Amino acid sequence: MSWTDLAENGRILIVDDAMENVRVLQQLLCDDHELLFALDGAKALALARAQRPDLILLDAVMPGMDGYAVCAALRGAPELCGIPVIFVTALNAPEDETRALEAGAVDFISKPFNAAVVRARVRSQLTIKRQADALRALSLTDALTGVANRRSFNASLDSEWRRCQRTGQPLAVIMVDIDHFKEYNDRYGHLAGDLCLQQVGAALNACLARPPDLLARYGGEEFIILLPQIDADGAAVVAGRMLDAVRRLGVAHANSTAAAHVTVSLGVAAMLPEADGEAAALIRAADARLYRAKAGGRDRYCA
Ligand code: GH3
Ligand code: MG
Ligand code: MG
Ligand code: MG
Repeated sequence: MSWTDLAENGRILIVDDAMENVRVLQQLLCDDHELLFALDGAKALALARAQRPDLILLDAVMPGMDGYAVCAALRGAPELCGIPVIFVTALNAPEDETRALEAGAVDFISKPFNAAVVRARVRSQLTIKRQADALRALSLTDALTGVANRRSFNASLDSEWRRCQRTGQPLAVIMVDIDHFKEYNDRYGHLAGDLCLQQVGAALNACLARPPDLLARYGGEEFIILLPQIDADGAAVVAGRMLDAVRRLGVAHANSTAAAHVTVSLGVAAMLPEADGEAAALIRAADARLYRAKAGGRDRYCA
């Protein structure tokens, strides 16, 4: 099996302070899965953070941070709490198992174990994880354009707003609305309208260069862009790039008063989030500027 097949079958982190226990699990799983190893709890957490495994097989009794503490730490970290944990341990009392499940483990395997049963339990947890990941991605993605949806945008806005409150950095938002899009649908039909929305979404996305920037579909023919750590001048540059990118698409729009092709209007706002401020103020400011861009004749941005 190739490395990419292994990656598809899930990446598993094996945590145990005894090397011989790690080896047993390694031999059992290495043909079907990509494996990572940690010999103590602190290293397990660091590796989980850096490599984002799909499943963790966790020893209970370890010097320093034991398995229960590792499991509790994983459950408490938003970016790690979706990784399922199976305890694999010599402990076998019902209260040990209960404690593990209460700490957030999804399964508990006592030694001595049966190899086939361990493989089957691992596979079933990886399947559940894959389904959960797929559902999560769906819940955050706009079905038509493939960009983030409004739920995803709102979650990012909240966390970036709080981050910028802590760090004193600015946060910018650009609201984008397609000009005379009702007329576009009336003239060319709704299927062409859908295609146009996809093209505009892709053109806007291509204007974003930094990983934290986020483009989302905000509503019908409205997009919104979150630009963390960018001030008003920087955001205006991005808005200008987006305006040009949509013009360059050259999608014919005979019924537009702004141009012979599809255009957008953009509203740009940036703020230094104050301790008592709220993110909605940033959206309101961008919306007010979008309205000014529309009133000013469309096919432009206001910053
Ligand atoms: P303005 O320049 O002032 O923005 O005018 P407009 O016609 O774009 O604005 P209005 O809000 O009147 O119309 C928005 C249109 O967007 C109406 C609606 O049919 C269309 N629309 C919204 N969502 C979709 C979609 O998913 N697909 C298609 N094809 N059209 C959509
Ligand atoms: Mg141990
Ligand atoms: Mg609109
Ligand atoms: Mg519009």
